[in-house]
Amino acid sequence: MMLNRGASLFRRYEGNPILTPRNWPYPANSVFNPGAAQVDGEALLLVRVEDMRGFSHLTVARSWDGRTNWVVDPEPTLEPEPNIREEQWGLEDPRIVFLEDEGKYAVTYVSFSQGGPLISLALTEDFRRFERRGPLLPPEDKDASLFPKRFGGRFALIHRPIIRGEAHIWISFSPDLKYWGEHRVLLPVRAGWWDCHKVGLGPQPMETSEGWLVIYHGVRRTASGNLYRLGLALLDLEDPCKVIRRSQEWVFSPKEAYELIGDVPGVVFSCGTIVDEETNELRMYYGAADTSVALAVADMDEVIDYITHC
Ligand code: BMA
Repeated sequence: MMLNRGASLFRRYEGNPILTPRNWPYPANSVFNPGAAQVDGEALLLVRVEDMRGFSHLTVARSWDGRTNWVVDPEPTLEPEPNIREEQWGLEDPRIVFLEDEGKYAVTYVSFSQGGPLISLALTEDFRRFERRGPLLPPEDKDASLFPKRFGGRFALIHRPIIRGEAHIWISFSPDLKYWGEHRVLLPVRAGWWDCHKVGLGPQPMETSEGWLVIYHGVRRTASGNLYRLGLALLDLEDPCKVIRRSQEWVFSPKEAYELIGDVPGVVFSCGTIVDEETNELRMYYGAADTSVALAVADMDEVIDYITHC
C-alpha cells in the first residue's frame, strides 16, 4: 500500500501567511478561518477576526489574484447584533456558496453565546448588506455549509452537531431553508485513526465531474493538545448522502512555524476554497494556529485522481 501520496497534493504558497493581525486596518488579536468565493472577478475572503475581548466578527478582504494586495474593509463587515441573543459571544467560521436559483450568496456561520454554538444563515448579493435568516438548527452545532444546488427541490446542509459527546458530520434537508429534517450521519469519526475524536466540514462542497468534493477536518487529542488535520471525501452528485470515497490519510497537516505557533498551536482549519475553472487550480484558504490566514494550492485533477483511487 502506497501511503501519504495525499500529503503532497497541496503546496503551501511561498508568501504565507497571506493575512495577519498586522495587516488589519483596526486592532485585532487574530484573523483566521475565512470563507471564500470568487465575486465580481475578485477573490473574496470573509475572515473571522477575533477582538481583544475574545469575541469574533467577520470582515471582507479582496484580492485580484487571490494571493497578494489584499484590500480589507476598514471596519467589521458583519458583526454580532446587540439584540440577537445567540450572537452575544460572536460570529465565527463562515462558509459561502452561491445559490444558483436564488442568485444570492448564502453564508452559514457559527453564532456563539451562552446557549452554545449554532449555525446561522445570512444571504447577500454584494457582501455589504446581509439579510439575516437566523439559526437553522439547535445548539450545539458548527461547521456547516449549504450546497449551491438543490436535490429533488430540497436544500441540503452539511453540519456537525455534537450529540451525546460525539462529533460526526451530518447532512440534513429543507424545502425552504427554514424547516430541516431527514437528518443522518454522513461521515463519522474513526476510532483509532487521525480523525478519531472529532470531524467537521471544512470548506463548502465543490462540484466536480466525479462527485462533490469535500475537505473535512479531523481532530486527534494528544498529550500536548488537539491536532487539526484535513482529509477528503467524495459524495454522489445526485444523492449527497452517498459517500463514494473517503481518504484514509490526511492530506494536509500542521508543519510550518505559523501553523505550530499561535493562539492554538497545531491547527490548520479551512472554511473556504476557490477553484479557477480555467487552470483547474484549487486554492484552499485556511486558518493557521487560530492566528493568521494562509493559502495552499492543489491541482484539481490530481486531487480527483487521488480521491477516486482511495
Ligand atoms: C474549532 C473551531 C475553530 C478553531 C478550532 C481550533 O472547534 O472553533 O474555529 O479553529 O476549533 O481551535
